[in-house]
Amino acid sequence: MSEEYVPPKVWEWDSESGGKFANINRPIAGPTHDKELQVGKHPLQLYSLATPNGVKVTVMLEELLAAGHTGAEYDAWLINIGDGDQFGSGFVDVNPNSKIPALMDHSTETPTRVFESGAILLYLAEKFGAFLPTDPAARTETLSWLFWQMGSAPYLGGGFGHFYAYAPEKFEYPINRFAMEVKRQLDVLDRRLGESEYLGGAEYSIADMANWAWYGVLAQGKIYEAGEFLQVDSYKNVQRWQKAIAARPAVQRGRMVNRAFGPLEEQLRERHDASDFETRTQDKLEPAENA
Ligand SMILES: N[C@@H](CCC(=O)N[C@@H](CS)C(=O)NCC(=O)O)C(=O)O
Repeated sequence: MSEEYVPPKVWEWDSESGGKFANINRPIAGPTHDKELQVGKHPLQLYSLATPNGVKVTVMLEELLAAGHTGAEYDAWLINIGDGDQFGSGFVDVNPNSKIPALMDHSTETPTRVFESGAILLYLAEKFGAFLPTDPAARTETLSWLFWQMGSAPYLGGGFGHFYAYAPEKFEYPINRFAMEVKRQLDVLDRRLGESEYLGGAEYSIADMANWAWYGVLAQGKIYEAGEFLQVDSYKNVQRWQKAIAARPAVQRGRMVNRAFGPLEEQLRERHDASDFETRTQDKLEPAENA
C-alpha cells in the first residue's frame, strides 16, 4: 500500500495533481475568458461535444428530425472541453456549470437556455410531444429511468472511468469500488430489460437515449476499453437492447455530430444542415484529443 494520505486541515488546490483532465479541472466556477458563441440559422443552437452526455442530445435531435419534426432543425457547434471552450463567457451564459451539452432555443419569444442533458431531453420531448409517453404511468416510468441515468452515470464516468482509465496511477481500492457499482448498475438495467422491451415500457423513449449513450456504448466495449474487465457480454438483455438502438439510423447520425476524436470517418465536427452527413470533409481533418 502507498504512504497514507492525511488530509490537511484546509483543502488546497494542487493544480499539478496529474490525470488526463488535470489542465482543465479547477475548484471555481465562472468564465476564464471572453468569447461569444456563434449562432447559426436554425431555431435550435447546440453547443456540445460527442461524449456520452453530448450524444444523448444529438441522438434526440436526429430522432426528432427523422420523425418529421422539422422545428427540431439545429446547428451543432463544437465545444472542445480539452481546450477550455466551456469556460468562455458566452458558453457560461448558457450553462453556468461549464459543461456540455448546452442548448439555446431561439424559437421562443425570448431565447430559452437549457443545460443538463436530462433537462434538454425532457425540454425537447415536451416541446415536440415525442419520445415521452403521454399515459401517466408510462411517462412516470420513463422519467424514473431518465433520472436514474442522471444519478447513476457519474459513478460510471467520474468514478469507474476516472480511476480505470484517466487517473495518473492505477489504485486498487477505487477501481474495485466503482467496478462493483458499475456491474450492479448493469445488472439493474439487465433485469429491467428482461421484463420490458425498452426502459420506460414498450416504447423507445428519451430514457433509452440517455441510458444507451452511456451503458449501451459501455456494453459495446467502446468506453474506457473496459468491456472484458466488466464482462459486458454477460448482460444479455442489455446487449439485445443496445444492438436494437445502435441499428437506428438517427442514432448512427447522432453519434457522429460534434465528434472530434476517434476514427475520422465517424466524425462530423459541426452540423448545420442534414446534408452535412453526406458532404463531410473528414479526410481533411486532423485527429483531436479524446474527451
Ligand atoms: N450532468 C451533466 C454532466 C455534463 C458533463 O459532465 N459534461 C462533461 C463532458 S461529458 C464536460 O463538459 N466536462 C468539462 C469539464 O468538466 O470542464 C449533464 O448530464 O449534462
